[in-house]
Amino acid sequence: MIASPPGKSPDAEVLLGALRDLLGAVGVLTEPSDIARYATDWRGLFTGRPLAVIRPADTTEVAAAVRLCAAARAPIVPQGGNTSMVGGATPSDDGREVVLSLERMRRVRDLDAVDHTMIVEAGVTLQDAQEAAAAAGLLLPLSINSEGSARIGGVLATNAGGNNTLRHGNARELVLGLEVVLADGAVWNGLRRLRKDNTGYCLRQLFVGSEGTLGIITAAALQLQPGLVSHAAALCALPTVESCLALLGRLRRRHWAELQAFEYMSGAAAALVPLAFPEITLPLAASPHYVLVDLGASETFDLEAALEAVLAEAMEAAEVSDAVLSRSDGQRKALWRIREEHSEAQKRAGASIKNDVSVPISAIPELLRAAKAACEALLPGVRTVPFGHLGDGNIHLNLLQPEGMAAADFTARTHELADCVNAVVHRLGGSFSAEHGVGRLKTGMMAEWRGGPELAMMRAIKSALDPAGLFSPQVLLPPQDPDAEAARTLRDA
Ligand code: 2HG
Ligand code: ZN
Repeated sequence: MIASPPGKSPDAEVLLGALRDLLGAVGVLTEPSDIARYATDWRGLFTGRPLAVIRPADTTEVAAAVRLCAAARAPIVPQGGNTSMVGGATPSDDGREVVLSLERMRRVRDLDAVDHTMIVEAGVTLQDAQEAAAAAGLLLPLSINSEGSARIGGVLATNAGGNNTLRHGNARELVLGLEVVLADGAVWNGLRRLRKDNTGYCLRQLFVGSEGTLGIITAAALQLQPGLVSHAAALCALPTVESCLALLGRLRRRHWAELQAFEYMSGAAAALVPLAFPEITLPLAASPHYVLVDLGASETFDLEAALEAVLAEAMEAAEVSDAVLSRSDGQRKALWRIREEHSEAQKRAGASIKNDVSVPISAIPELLRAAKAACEALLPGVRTVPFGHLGDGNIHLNLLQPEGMAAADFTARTHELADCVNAVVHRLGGSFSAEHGVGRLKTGMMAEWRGGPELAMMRAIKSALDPAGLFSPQVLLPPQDPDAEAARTLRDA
């Protein structure tokens, strides 16, 4: 490895020179002011000190840059839109890592309306990919609240989930093929667009969710759906979490084909949105629970009337106490904005501890009750502000600093409070990271939650595909502690 501070050692200078020859000045950034935005994550949890930020323009350049970095033993951290919630795309602060940004690879290479597929490069934002599909009357059925910045490479490398998972699955369900640059600089062109292809291990799925640790995704073949032409959305106020589940059951029975999203907002979380964004008003009276329902259909269909009928039944059954239905596209977008601004509203409300957890849907009432009680017992005054993708079992069980407590004192309690939530999640058979991944923030939890044969298999895959540990060495896999892992294996056996 290059051991000296950035740009100082002769080895580092040689590598930078070779990268400049390859990528040109526009492709290699080293000035602190130029690299600052690549060196810090969205949440501001990690600030790294990369040797350089490189920005290849195409796959050939990515492959050549990987070969140069591999020869110089300079680790590479691939980066897309830098929207990770867990520091997955942020370099370390040792001055040795090269951030490889895919942001200049922004071509939609192909869109086939008969096959319902598109091939996009890694640097295309999710929103641009959605818009390209929509322009052809098709739907790329993946929606996350950072889709204006998140780029396809990162979306796939982290197996993003988001708002439509209950209906269309996570990112991995949409991937038919990938193009990947491997650790030795070889390019794997696996951009097949086949629904059926049983020819051995499903290699593309290894890279989806690998968080940049196995290879660099440079392009993807994605499955599209017919475009939606009819829509209806409603914001509902509900008395209990159980009533949220009852409404979900009702909608699944009546409108499974049309149900696109079923998003939960606790009253405490929703109340922060108008505080952060005075132009937003909650169109319903204060309630302990809200749900945003979104229906969509690919043919002309009076979905508003359909949704109104289901909500009338739910009100009759006292599951829903009040609801507001969108009557136009503008109103639908306004309802969605309330949900979409939750992250930013929480960021503005103070220090927060994010728990991106999932449990079986039936366990959500117990999760919310037990986690809140446990956290309040540990830290009186802590504000539990859960929201998320109730329709697929993923709740962002976030905690906000108590009023009057210093942010640093609160964040110093992160581990205790996260453990408190995760003890409940574990008891309910859930996961400590539903859709945000492990990144650099949560590697410490891998041995406990995924130890034994599972972590051993992950390590075997890593060492087979990236034996020198070139890609994202700080991400996903914890530093090896064979004794702890062996002990875990024995316990599990
Ligand atoms: C969302 O669902 C994102 O809005 C962000 O996954 C969640 O800020 C969060 O905790
Ligand atoms: Zn989410």
